[in-house]
Amino acid sequence: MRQIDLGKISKKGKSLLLAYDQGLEHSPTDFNETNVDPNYVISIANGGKYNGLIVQKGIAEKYNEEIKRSKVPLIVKLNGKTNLLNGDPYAPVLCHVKDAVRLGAKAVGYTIFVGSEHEALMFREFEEIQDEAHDHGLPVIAWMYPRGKVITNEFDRKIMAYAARIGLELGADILKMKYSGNVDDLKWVMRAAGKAKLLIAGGAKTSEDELLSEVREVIDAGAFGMAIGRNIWQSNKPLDLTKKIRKIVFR
Ligand code: FBP
Repeated sequence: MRQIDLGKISKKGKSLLLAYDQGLEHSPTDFNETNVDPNYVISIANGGKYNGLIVQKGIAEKYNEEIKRSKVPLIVKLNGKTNLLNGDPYAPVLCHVKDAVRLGAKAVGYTIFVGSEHEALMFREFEEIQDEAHDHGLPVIAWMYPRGKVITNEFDRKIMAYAARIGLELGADILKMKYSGNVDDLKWVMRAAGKAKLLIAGGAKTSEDELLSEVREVIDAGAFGMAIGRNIWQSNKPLDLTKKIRKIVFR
């Protein structure tokens, strides 16, 4: 059996990742004059000693030198979609595992919209990615997001646990999911995830106190870590905030 080592994107069994794929997912409305520049976010990833920077292929290619110089492990997001289209979501493959390997990725990511009418297609694509990435020893992070017209509440305990279980059964090493705010539900989601590790996504910008208490809750509950984006690079003091988060995650 292939053993997948998570050591390159974690420390002491915990992980703090910086997500910067929102330009494609949400549009540059998430950005300001400063954080629209990938080099600014690379410098946060470096200064904050993040265990990985998540970007799409284009940024991984165009800013490859800067990312390499920063020594922050590169995590390439292999699929994505815009927020311009309605209907059940499907995020096609935009980068292949071989390209991520060529770019020096230490892990790859793929979003599965659980419950979408295109779910089967994403399952199939994920299977190929998981297989090829594991052949290269690369960990696979699955964004497990329940979405589509059959999903009335993406934070429903049963739906979240189902999404986590699907991630385990499809062979993801790490699941990236949202936190509903209910710690008992989170613990059940982690039980359902079994040996697949759970990273919690940051979400839209919130107050520092709220973010830190969420981090505390999920880490206390036993989560593997956080994969945060907007809350960090939209902050006026991203490195101070990162220090506070690190104290909780790696205590
Ligand atoms: P944030 O911390 O900014 O929420 O980023 C996490 C993330 O999973 C990104 O990787 C992704 O672009 C985005 O959230 C997708 O969120 P949604 O589908 O809810 O808009």
